[in-house]
Amino acid sequence: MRGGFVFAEPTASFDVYVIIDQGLCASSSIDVGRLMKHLSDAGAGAIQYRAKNLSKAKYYQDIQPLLSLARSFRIPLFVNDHLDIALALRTDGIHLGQNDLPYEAAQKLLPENMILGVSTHSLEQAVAAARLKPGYMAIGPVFPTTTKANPDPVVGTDSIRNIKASIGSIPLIAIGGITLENAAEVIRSGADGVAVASCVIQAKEPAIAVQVLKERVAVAKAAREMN
Ligand code: TZP
Ligand code: MG
Repeated sequence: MRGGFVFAEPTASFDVYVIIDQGLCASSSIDVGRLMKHLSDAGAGAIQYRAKNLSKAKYYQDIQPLLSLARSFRIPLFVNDHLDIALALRTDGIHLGQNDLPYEAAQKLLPENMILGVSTHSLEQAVAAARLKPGYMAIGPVFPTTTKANPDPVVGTDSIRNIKASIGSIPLIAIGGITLENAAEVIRSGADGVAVASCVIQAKEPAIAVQVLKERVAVAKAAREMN
């Protein structure tokens, strides 16, 4: 049991990882709790709450009820950026980027059962981060994105294969501009899963978008294994 909640800890999978971007949700008047229910019913493997324009205090206030909901829906919840909030609430995981607390320092503070997810934007960063054996590694932006302000240069699908070959069994999640149309391509290129924000949040029916993504990821993985 974590954080006083009575629900068992869910298991994370990284085939379809949904980033609940607070700004996107607010601009489309989306009810985050209801969205989470749809994501969990549709089988999203994990969710992350991302809120770049909120103070830490407001982020903490927001994520407490979301964690309670995530536990009741049995979907793993990742905190973005704020390691201290993840530790205080014992969330399932923390996602850190290149400009956050260095991964090595973060890892020293993590309880054994908290997953560390890291962002990388190049082969060099991926190789360096892989030494720490994070729970998963995101690579991107694979395609142009408007969700992230000042994104790093687009890495494209070609680099995914090289990166996967260099990081071994660490799950590699492609991020940035992933859509229902290009999800299979990134899996064929070697990614283990996709992280998506706008393609799901702004879909007419987020649950259907997740189901289609899951199906396309699974089919592309199966085809990859046959080759
Ligand atoms: N990091 C790299 S791209 C990105 C983040 C957080 C945004 C992903 O959003 P979208 O809408 O799926 O492109
Ligand atoms: Mg960050």
